[in-house]
Amino acid sequence: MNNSQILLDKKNAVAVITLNRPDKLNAFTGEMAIQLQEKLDECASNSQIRCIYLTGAGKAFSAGQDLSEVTGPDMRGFKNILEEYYNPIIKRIRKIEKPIVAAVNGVAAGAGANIALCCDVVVASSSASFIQAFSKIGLIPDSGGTYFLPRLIGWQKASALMMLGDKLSAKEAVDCGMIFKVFEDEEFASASMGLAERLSQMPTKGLALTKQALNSSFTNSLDEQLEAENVGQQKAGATDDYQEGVNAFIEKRQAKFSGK
Ligand code: LHQ
Repeated sequence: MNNSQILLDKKNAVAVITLNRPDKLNAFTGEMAIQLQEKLDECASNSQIRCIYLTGAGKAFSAGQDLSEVTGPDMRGFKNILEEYYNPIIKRIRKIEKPIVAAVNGVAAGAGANIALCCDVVVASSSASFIQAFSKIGLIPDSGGTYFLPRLIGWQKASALMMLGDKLSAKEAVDCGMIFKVFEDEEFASASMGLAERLSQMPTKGLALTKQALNSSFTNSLDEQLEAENVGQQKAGATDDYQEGVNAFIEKRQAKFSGK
């Protein structure tokens, strides 16, 4: 029996990170947030791992902050929670130099939703849902929600969802561009893992440089972003995988990327 609130398993070059408090819909305790940071660090530094797959145990992805841990009007408590628990998770997800798939297997609420939405590829099972639950308890969206959501779906829809706290089905989420794909529940595990496995066999450094370029794309001017692409492309062009990709194309064979 594993009592860890975050599980880490390896499946070939994919690291599977599972939020693991199923009886509380994987709501985050402080300990759990620290464990997630540690597992992300472990994946970041392990060169065998070329894709991270983040999902939830049981029927939920995550119901966000465990509200039984934050009952008092303690301003300093909130500051600490964001600075020590959630912001470092979001920053790690955006900085890690490998693709991260959020496999949203069930409800994703509050910080749980926003952790999913900052990942590189977000897919959901047909019965999953997304809720910016914060307004219902008098809080504001955190964990990058006010940054990512308007960029994903536009200001108006983001603003309404954040203020009303309405639940969005997985299908509605894909239709408005909040997530990439929805899979029927029965095929969700294999289809979402299939995407992660595909990504884990791709040119990892090129994907990391793509991620880096995307990170700056909404804040840079066109000139700055063209320069960022220029710098990134020079680095991508110097990788073994670029050489392999071009050779495979010319030789009319399947490329075998090493991630180097
Ligand atoms: C929970 C939770 C939960 C504890 C379900 N906590 N137990 C916050 C604070 C400070 C600073 C920084 O940032 C944040 C970030 C945030 O994430 S704030 C937003 C926190 N999350 C929410 O407000 C969502 C609260 N949960 C819900 O609205 C519902 O549970 C959803 C819609 C997620 C799912 O509804 P149901 O499927 O009907 O499940 P349920 O409500 O029956 O929950 C099942 C169990 O899980 C239940 O426990 P019990 O012992 O009665 O079976 C809930 O109490 C527990 N649970 N969410 N966040």
